[in-house]
Amino acid sequence: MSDEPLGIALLGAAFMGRAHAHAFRTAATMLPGSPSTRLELLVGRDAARADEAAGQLGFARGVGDWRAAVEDPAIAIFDDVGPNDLHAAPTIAAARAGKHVICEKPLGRTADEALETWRAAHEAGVVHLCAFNYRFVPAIRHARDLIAAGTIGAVRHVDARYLQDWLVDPQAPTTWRLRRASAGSGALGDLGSHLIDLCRYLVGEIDAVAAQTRTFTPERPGGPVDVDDAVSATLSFAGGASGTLTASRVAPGRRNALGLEIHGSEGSITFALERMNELGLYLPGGPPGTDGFRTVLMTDPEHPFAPAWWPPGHLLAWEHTFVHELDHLLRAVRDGRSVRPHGADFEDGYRAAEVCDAILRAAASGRTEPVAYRTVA
Ligand code: SOE
Repeated sequence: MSDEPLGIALLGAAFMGRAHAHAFRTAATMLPGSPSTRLELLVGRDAARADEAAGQLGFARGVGDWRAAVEDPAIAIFDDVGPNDLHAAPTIAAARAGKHVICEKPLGRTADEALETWRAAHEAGVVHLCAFNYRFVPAIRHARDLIAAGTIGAVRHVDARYLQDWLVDPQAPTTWRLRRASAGSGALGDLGSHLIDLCRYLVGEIDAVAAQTRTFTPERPGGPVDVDDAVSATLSFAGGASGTLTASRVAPGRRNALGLEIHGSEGSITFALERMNELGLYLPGGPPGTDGFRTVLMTDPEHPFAPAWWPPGHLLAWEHTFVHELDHLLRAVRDGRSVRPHGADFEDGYRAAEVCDAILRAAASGRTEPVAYRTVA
């Protein structure tokens, strides 16, 4: 690979577009050795608004049609953070045009759609990343290292929750996120997919699920809601562990509360996103009367990502997960390798979608449903 800056096109100028634009700029200026980029095109719904957003977010210009980015030879990487119904078509077209591709989660509205997206990227031979950014929280990476080293023994049980409250108010208007045609599913695909990916990353493959979904407010200003407000599931892991998953957008007081408890034969790990600089760790022992959980601050030089940032005790935040993630992708592109094992690639995106589909099947049937994975190779 040459040292030419990598031309970037970003589809999406809203919340996640801002997060990714910020991360590309920060990686370039703050992370030593991060491959250099040229922020070329910001793709929005209409050209004038996209151009305005491009100016603000540091891109050369805005365009109103994603096909312009797919056809542009100056683009090396196509980053799709648009709504879920704009994931497959632009990402598949970009991969077929030889662009390396990043796609927001869920990779597809269904497992079939995610499989086709993975197939296109695989056949094109491009680097692909599904934007499960929480893999890039230092405490999550550290938890993975501890589990892989056997520090908490054999994992027996996982309790995974992702709770938000922006739909508690029944008068909150509907959006694309609340319609199956545009979103695929509700809290499940939006929040639960993060949990499924973290469970796979930290513990291993999920082979069966049972579940319940609920839609508490089926009609909102702006139209009907036909996706889940909340989902609860039990998970069976191929390695023998069991787990529970809860995702909700109707949990009063919970703004962005992703939480994990992982219990092994020799100890336990806990994590709370709203305290993301901390990892809870229980390893039995110590002087009499001191046995209990400890809180490890993830900012010492031996902790993941810490050396790239500040002295111990100077904290990182949500936006750093995107800086780490996009830097990881840029290095993979420069070095001509896959983003695995620490990045989620499109196979990981597809596998998470397959578990989401199984959860919806289980909720409909009331039975435990196996998860069968397909391949594109
Ligand atoms: C939904 O509110 C949302 O923005 C998700 O779409 C993101 O994936 C999650 O990281 C934060 O919450």
